[in-house]
Amino acid sequence: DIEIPESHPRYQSLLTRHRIEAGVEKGITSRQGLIAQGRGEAFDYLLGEQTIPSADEAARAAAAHLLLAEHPVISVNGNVAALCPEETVELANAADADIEVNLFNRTDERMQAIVDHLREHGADEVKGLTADGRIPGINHERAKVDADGIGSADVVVVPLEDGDRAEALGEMEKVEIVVDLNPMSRSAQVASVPIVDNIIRAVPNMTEHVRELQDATREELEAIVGDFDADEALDAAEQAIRSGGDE
Ligand code: PTJ
Repeated sequence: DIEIPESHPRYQSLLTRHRIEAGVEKGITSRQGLIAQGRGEAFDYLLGEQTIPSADEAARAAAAHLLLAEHPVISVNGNVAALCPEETVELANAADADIEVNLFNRTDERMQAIVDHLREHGADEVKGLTADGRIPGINHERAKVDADGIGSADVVVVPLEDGDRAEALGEMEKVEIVVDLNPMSRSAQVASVPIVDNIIRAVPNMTEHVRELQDATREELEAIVGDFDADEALDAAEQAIRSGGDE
């Protein structure tokens, strides 16, 4: 790893950039992933690089959904694998969820590299290589999922998803938890639970909420889910962006 002094005002941002760069070098992140990260950073800057209250509430609702789920799956792409592999494994363990690699720009090499990378970071089983299921309505490569993974999931966490697939997954009647720094992106707009936060903060935050809610009753979890309003959360995030981080 490179040396960035922790006192540097842009420490987190520089570290994140370095992780994405290293991801590209390792063959796990696509070059388009660099562009996606740049786009995300711009929104994060406007949010004050913090978890705003509405995003924290969304993460709590996401945690409640994960605990209520029969078969929750966390989808991982090249950016997520580079930015927070360990934290993703921790969330999967806490929520008893499957991890599935699912790529926008799918190649066998990158699929395998990401599976290996997640295993190096503590994952047991990583799905995605079987690819015997399909998401209806989108083109072949991007539609590939595991039938016993995302294919049969009732709750899916899809961080940094592209709009088309987010929409198609939504049409499959799955609860879709989207992590995306852009509240105006189509993925965030179609999500059951949009979390407008940086993935590096949102994933550990979801894990914390899962742990807090571990002993909650079904009724309590259902109440949290029922009280959450996706449109309100998106409006609050947009408001925060317009006012430099305050909702
Ligand atoms: O690894 P692959 O092949 O699956 O490709 C992944 C990318 C991210 C390249 C692909 O899904 C893509 O092109 O995504 P988009 O359409 O650029 O959308 C990425 C969205 O994620 C944008 O709305 C960004 O604002 C947002 N984003 C980028 N970095 C982060 C983020 N949101 C949260 N945390 C981030 N670190």
